[in-house]
Amino acid sequence: RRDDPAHRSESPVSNAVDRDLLVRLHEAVGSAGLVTDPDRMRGHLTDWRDAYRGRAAAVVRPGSAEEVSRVVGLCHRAGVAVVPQGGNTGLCGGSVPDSSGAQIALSLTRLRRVREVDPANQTITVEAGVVLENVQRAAREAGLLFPLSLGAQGNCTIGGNLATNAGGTAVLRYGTMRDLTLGLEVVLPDGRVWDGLRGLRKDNTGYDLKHLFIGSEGTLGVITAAVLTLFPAIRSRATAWVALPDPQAAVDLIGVLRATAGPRLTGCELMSAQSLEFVLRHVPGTRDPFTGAHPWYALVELSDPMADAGLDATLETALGAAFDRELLLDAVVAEGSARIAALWNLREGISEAQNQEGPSLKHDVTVPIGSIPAFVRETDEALRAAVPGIRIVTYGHVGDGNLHYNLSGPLGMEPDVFRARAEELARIVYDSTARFAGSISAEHGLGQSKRDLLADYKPAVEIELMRGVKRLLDPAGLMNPGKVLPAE
Ligand code: FAD
Ligand code: 2HG
Ligand code: ZN
Repeated sequence: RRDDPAHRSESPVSNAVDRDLLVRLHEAVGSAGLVTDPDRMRGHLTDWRDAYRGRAAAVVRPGSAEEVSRVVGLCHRAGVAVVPQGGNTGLCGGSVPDSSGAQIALSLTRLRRVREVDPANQTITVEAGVVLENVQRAAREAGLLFPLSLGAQGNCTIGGNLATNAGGTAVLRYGTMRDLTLGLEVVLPDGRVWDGLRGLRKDNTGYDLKHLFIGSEGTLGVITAAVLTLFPAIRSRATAWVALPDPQAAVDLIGVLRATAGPRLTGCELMSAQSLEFVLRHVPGTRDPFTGAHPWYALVELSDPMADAGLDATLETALGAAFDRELLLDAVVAEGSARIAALWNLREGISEAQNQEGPSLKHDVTVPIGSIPAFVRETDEALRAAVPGIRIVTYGHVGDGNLHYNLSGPLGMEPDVFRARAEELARIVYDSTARFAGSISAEHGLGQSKRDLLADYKPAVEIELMRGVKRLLDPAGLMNPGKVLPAE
């Protein structure tokens, strides 16, 4: 993939970074913050999967918001483009510089202070480079919960989560990053600092600017800190693994779970048989909870802040009702935290397991939940007609209408031959998504991989408004050029 020109995007801005700018950057961030040694730069010039590679004149690693402001201001005055990056775990190449070597990669990972936990306000104020897992830990130590939860949580940063409006496995109950954010501190493309770090749940003083930056993938400014909402810590949990005949049963199961468990329904993850097969083959220590194979599986979780909330009984009532309606082929309720973790392992292992099976073509899409059954039926049919034997690894956050429609080549097909079909197969998935009034990016963003596709799937008026926002905030086009907005 990395050598494929389709996965490169040249910046329209190509001012060379001269020695004078490097000297000034060094003055701004010191030796610890300026990296020009090719070996030390390498990890900043690719993403977690090594699916995209770029070059940069330097990697700058400021240690505070003030330093970020100085760096961005210097680059602005020099007309040099800046590519913000956190943990580089994004799946659309948003944090990877282009191949010109004329951009500055701006790593936020040294901004790793938890500035405040406010139990009365149920908020936490953290800097952009704090790793998600560390935010969860800080909340836990205060007897509270920060609910964003995703497979990359040991490496991704809050800044990256905000910039991609990350979702994950608890959106059903707590919402996306957008729903979890009360305030932001942002360094604007000219270096000015917007202090919007307000911990208010109500603030109707005009346009809510934080929402422009959340999900903007580094194209409008650099997020340096955020005020996030916390929730009561979870003290009981009930988790089940169920086998289903088809996606319609999953949609109906969600209805049963909502009716029985109400807001205690925290997660509902769907997996095709192909997804589980890959996990069992590649993730050490995993085992199938059932003896026979089934077409679809779901992981269901209820949780509650009370230690004795009777969740097992609630889950069993819900599953009983689902069996009565013939939605389930089999079910097992996990007993104890080790068994619960083992079930989550089966779900979280899919992404990595699929990587072991050759090229994985990823399509992170969302459709209205009720459309999932017909959407999957039609899309699978079209994909199988295009590539007989294609291995369809459909899984994801079914309770949010969000499926990862990922594809692996037929057994025996050369990786390059399969890769060459990527564009055609993506069209099949996205055209089908559009027919069902869905979105071509549910939670991973557009980055460089999907930005040109946007023009075909979003109304022209909406894209024009997005361009207007970009021109207003970043008239020189220096913030992460070549990402999100389609080429003009
Ligand atoms: P990066 O990859 O470094 O950057 C992502 C984007 O944000 C880039 O465009 C970058 O320019 C921008 N950016 C980064 N920091 C800043 C900042 N401070 N200010 C402005 N812009 C910034 N995503 C989900 O939503 N749900 C999942 O369940 C999920 N699971 C995943 C599982 C795995 C195994 C992996 C590898 C990824 C997964 N992701 C998931 C993808 C997800 O987008 C990222 O994990 C995460 O949100 C990105 O954080 P990061 O710090 O790595 O950002
Ligand atoms: C997940 O839900 C992530 O596991 C990653 O969003 C999906 O790797 C993927 O395609
Ligand atoms: Zn996901």
